[in-house]
Amino acid sequence: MKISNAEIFVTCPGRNFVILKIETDQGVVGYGDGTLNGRELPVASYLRDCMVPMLIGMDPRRIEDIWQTLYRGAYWQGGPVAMSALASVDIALWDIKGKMAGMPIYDLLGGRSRDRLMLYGHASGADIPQTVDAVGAWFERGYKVIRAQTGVPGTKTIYGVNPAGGASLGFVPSQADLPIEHVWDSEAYLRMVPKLFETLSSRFGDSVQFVHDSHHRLRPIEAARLSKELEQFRLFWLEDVCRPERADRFRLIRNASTTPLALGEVFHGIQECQPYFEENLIDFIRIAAIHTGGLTHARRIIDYAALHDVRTGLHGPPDVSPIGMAAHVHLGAWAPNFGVQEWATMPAPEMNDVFAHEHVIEGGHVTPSGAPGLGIRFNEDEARKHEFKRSYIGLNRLPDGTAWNY
Ligand code: GCO
Ligand code: MG
Repeated sequence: MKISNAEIFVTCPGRNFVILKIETDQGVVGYGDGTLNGRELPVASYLRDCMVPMLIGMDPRRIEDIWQTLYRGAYWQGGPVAMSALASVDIALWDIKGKMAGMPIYDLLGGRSRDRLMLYGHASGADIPQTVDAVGAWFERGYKVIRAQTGVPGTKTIYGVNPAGGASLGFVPSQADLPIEHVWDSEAYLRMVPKLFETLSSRFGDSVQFVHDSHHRLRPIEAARLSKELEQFRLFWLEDVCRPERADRFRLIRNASTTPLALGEVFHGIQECQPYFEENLIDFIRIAAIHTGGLTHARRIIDYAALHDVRTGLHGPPDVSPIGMAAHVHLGAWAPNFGVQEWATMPAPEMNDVFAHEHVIEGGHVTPSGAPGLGIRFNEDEARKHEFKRSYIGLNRLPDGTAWNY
């Protein structure tokens, strides 16, 4: 059996996605997602110029060997662009294997550990009352874990909050011709967040647990203060308090409180997880299979996490396509150390024309479909109608104009 062709789709049904199709000489085809938000074309080019020529003629059944060949064969191993490109190849190969076996991918991984996966949704508002309403809407729909973000007085726009106000979208569209600039004021933020959770906790009591995302913006001492002040509200997790390059900085935060910590959405390989697992610095690992070399490598990370009592909270923002989300559904169905799955897919109607599936999202859970492979149908003609649009992630500046982490 041989890979006969591979085609790269860069499509924009509401936002940009990089989808790889792998065809075989036996007629079975598979699809993978390699979307890297704001950096889509470099992934497409890496696939087109470096990986696809090597893939043609390879035996698609040998997923591990193809993974190792593409990874080691680059000499310049890893990096977000290469690992996203590799992810799209890997996910497409697992899709093919599932279709050949007539089995959903979770069965190939070892079978389901659970019937359905708990999800969390994004609730946000320009101020605390709006965020409370947004949380209420998710609560009514049966969600038991809800992410809560709120605007900060004096800061015009803030991560996770819809600038137009209202709570329905719960996400700042990052697409723009050039990066949108935001002002970031750590001190104002640090004063606001405990007030948010005080209000939410008096309103919802123990019936919901909250997630909050600091999006890598704090310094360790600030993060330690926040995690300590939020301890009384027993969050499900506090996410990405600092940039992850220096794991040793997390000891300070860890020692400050029992607030569970989540990290890893910008990781692209197992080595970055290593100090966090080995030194017990986090509770949830946030990797996305589409940025960490696909199912093959994500499974390895999840097994390694289990050894250290770290549970999964795989990344599920609007920039992971339904193909990437399906990979997470299969991993989550299998993973013995599953925690929760973020679910914030793009609400654009064109999405449903391009991607179709029978994974059932209901009552704060997703029940995986038993369809072979990923269980996603990709409509190529519809995808071709939605051309790539240049877009960037935002940029933060401190009140004095200094560039800061977004
Ligand atoms: C999350 C993330 C996202 C990222 C986005 C960047 O927790 O869902 O922080 O919203 O900002 O994926 O591309
Ligand atoms: Mg995040």
